Amino acid sequence: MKVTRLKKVSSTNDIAKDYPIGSVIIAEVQTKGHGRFRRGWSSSKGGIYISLVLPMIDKPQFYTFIGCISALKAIRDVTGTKSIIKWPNDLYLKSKKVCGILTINEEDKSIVGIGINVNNALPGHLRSKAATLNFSSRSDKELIIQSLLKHFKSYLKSIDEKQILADWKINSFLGSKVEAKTLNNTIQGIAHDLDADGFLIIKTGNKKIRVIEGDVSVKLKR
Ligand code: BT5
Repeated sequence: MKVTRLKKVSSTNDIAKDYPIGSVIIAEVQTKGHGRFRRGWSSSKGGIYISLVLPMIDKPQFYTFIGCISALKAIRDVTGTKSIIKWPNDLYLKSKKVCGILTINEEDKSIVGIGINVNNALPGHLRSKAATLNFSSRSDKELIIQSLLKHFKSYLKSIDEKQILADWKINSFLGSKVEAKTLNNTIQGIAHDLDADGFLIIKTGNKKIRVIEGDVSVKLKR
């Protein structure tokens, strides 16, 4: 993979559209970092903002899962801290979000954007719901980037869906009480499982409800 490092960009995901498959874009600062549904992603200096340009696959949601597991392993390797994966696209430290993933699909390629709060200052409105890793002598931004890329590349070798789901599940919020909000519905229950396509199954009483990405946000309740 060819890594390009830039100081300040609008969004690594947006500029990655102009790069060929196999590129990795890393920026120090993003002025228009964003999440799903064009929600903002706070991207000041000190955090990790990275996008990988990958070939399109049948189920690009598996790229998001690979991103989550790779970021989790990188954080664990470098800091010794264990985060938890919340469906569909983020990592939590206790009840605060420390990493978000956004996969966007172009005609022939997928762009997987990963944001990790390392040592970046968070704006006031996010302080109660977001966490940073905070540098210590054992945690270092560059080590996390290297470890993240190492794990990501290793998963890309075979894109073994069963293995990816298994690794995701053992590091995830499954078993927790959750609340999923769709456009016109709220589902409360236990995050029960992921199906083979990576959709979330919530159990409420005896019913199992399949939650599809795009219309849903899931609230972590633990
Ligand atoms: C995400 O969206 O969590 C995906 C974030 C992806 C960011 C990366 S950085 C590199 C690449 N370039 C980009 O422009 N994006 C990708 P979503 O699930 O929609 O969550 C967005 C919500 O998270 C916001 O509405 C805020 O509430 C919250 N948020 C914003 N900035 C945050 C931060 N730095 N840390 C934790 N939470 C944040």
